[in-house]
Amino acid sequence: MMIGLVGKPSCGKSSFFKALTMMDVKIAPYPFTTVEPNKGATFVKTKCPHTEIGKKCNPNNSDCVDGTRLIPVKVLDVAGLVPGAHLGRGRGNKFLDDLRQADALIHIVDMSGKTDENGLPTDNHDPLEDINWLREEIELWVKGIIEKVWAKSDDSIIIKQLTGFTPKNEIISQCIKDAGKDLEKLARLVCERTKPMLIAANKMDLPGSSKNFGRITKISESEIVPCSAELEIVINLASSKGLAKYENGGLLIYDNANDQQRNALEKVKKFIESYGSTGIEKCVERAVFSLLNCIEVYPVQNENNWSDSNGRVLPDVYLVPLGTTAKEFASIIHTDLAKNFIAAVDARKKMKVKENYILKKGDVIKIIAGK
Ligand SMILES: Nc1nc2c(ncn2[C@@H]2O[C@H](COP(=O)(O)OP(=O)(O)OP(=O)(O)O)[C@@H](O)[C@H]2O)c(=O)[nH]1
Ligand SMILES: [Mg+2]
Repeated sequence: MMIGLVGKPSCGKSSFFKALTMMDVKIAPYPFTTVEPNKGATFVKTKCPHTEIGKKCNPNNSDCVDGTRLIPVKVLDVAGLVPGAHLGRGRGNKFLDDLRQADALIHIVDMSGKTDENGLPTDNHDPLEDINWLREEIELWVKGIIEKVWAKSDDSIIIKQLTGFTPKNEIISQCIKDAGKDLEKLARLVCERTKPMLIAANKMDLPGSSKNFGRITKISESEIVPCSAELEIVINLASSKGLAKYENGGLLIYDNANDQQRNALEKVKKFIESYGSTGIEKCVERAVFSLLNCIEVYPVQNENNWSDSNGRVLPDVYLVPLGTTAKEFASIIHTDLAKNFIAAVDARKKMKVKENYILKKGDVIKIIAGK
């Protein structure tokens, strides 16, 4: 699972990336600070089922903290996009190719209106314009990729040309069918179905942001999450120094913070009280569980102990789209498992299920396969 962070220069992509991954990447108030993409990982949280069987789990591909399973999600921070990027403006569209592999995009928008479309300082820029042109720019990038083989008018060549956009060729086939001979429509459908996008209204801590936010959320069709990457970085830093920590959805400031630190942290605390959070984690959660409609599923080999062949309890967890069948799940784990698929067992109900069984959120599943 990979999420790409996109947006114009200086909107806060690298700050968002740092807040999510705790990696120390370059952040600066001038355009094109990031040239080479930053790759890292964050996680989404779900309740770990180990409590149900009264055993401790032994996580392998994930982590478990106090009964909460932390499921890794890859994050990609790329160079800023400017209008005309698909034609080579700015840093060109070279890095757009890095986004091919992304399952979803988070569009980071500078909601303060204090930077223009090129990421340069200004007053009163309308962030709604950024929301609109960026979407178009991504569609034009996809259009450019398809255009190279469009004259051949062969579906299999178009599918090959879009390699990496989705692991499911059927999605591209369906887009081709639905678009007819309309190249622009095809590009739009490919974007909508393989790169769903969420809007992170960043820099909400700055004056002017909330006015823009109020106006834009009323007219925008996309979900917009109010965020402050900068404040999340402040919290991470304060918590690493033992000055504050998240508690019950709020911020607890410890007595050892000095006056200056306390003042800064009080501002962060107020922000969280107004918006519910800094929005950073929420964006990833929404992207995975709402936008991509994913559920978490635990494969096991022993339906009684919920363990693998080495006795490790609930070692792995996978994020799969809602609607995934038991057999499709087998193929996600290993192609051989799908090839030799016999049946699956719902380890919670201790019940055999067929290949077309639709997996549910939190399922613990054993795949039975022949040799
Ligand atoms: N006030 C405030 N400033 C922010 C926030 N997020 C980022 N910034 C500032 O915005 C400037 C640009 O941040 P970056 O994270 O480097 O932006 P970017 O989108 O990665 O920029 P490029 O790599 O140049 O495309 C820096 O001065 C950050 O400190 C935020 O939530 N609030
Ligand atoms: Mg950057």
